[in-house]
Amino acid sequence: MTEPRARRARAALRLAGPAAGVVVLGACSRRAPSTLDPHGSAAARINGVWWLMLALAVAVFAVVGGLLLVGAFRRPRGEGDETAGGRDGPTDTTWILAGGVIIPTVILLVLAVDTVRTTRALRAAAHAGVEHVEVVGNDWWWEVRYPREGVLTANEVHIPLGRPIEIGLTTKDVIHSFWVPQLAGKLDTIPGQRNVLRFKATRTGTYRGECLQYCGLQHANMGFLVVVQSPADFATWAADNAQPPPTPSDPLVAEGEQVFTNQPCAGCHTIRGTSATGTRGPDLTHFGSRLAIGANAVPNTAANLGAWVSNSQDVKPGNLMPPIPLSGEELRAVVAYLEGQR
Ligand code: HEC
Ligand SMILES: [Cu+2]
Repeated sequence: MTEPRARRARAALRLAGPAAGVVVLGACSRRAPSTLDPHGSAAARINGVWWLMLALAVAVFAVVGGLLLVGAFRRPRGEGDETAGGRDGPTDTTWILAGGVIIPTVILLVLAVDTVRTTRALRAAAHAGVEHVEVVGNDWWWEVRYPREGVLTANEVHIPLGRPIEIGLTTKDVIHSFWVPQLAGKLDTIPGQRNVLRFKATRTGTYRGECLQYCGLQHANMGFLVVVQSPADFATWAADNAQPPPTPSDPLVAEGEQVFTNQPCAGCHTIRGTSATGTRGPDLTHFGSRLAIGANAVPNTAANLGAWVSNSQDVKPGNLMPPIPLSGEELRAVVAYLEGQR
């Protein structure tokens, strides 16, 4: 009997090792944005509260678990044995008062004070050098506007390193929630209201963001990217994106512009400097310089763009861009045109 059991236990251990490894590696992988690896001021403060809560929970667990073990293994009190431990040690009332009232109150007070202080710090507005971004939630993509720089883009938020950032959050339809785990806490976009998210980014890089409030069919594919750049790179990006893209000289690209402006595309999408001025879908000016397609559904490559334009419903089922029948030639031209929008 013991032999198979021992073998099973060894097998379980062999499995547990790699499983634990997968969990640990998963937590550290570049693709999974972790709140425990903060690269922003707001995320760092929230991370502090998280560790405090974990430390207190572990301490309470250790003390309660330890007392349980002591209780379980202690020699039961016998008749006439009362003095053995009862008299000298704390009385039952002391245990109940200390463990049930005083210590929990102190722990909850510590947590309450830290939470309120953190919340106030997260809300505090910076006075100078603030970079303003307006983000509008749409089923199922994000419009991104820079009022001062005159930039309009989608699904990709560029911000300068180290400067105070204010992201104004609103919505065109339902409640969404804007969350970049490594940079800041989550904040909802609420109809008829403008919420403001404040933070500073502390390291350059590209960070993944998600919609965190269920908003319909393609909620899970309502992602975005935040690109943290040096202030000089950010200024260059903003200046480039404020300009209309150059007029195409390549014949295929010029044909693509014709296709885009003559097909229904122009009724839903804007490309500055052309007759396309639709607003139901993302602004596609400078689309070629963006990293992803369909609110971070797939990377921005010519092949993925071809698949998206020929039928975006295959890539992101249920999204609000209908399939538009194009000939092979028209498709090639429009892909070349959009990829050339830099
Ligand atoms: C009825 C409106 C409508 C029409 C017509 C339309 N689109 Fe779209 N398009 C959208 C919407 C809405 C999205 C956002 C989909 C999403 O990510 O959920 C979108 C997304 C896109 C994207 C990805 C943008 C991004 O930042 O992720 C591209 C590229 C695009 N459309 C190109 C085209 C082209 C080319 C045509 C014409 C052949 C076209 N669209 C016609 C509504 C439309
Ligand atoms: Cu959502």
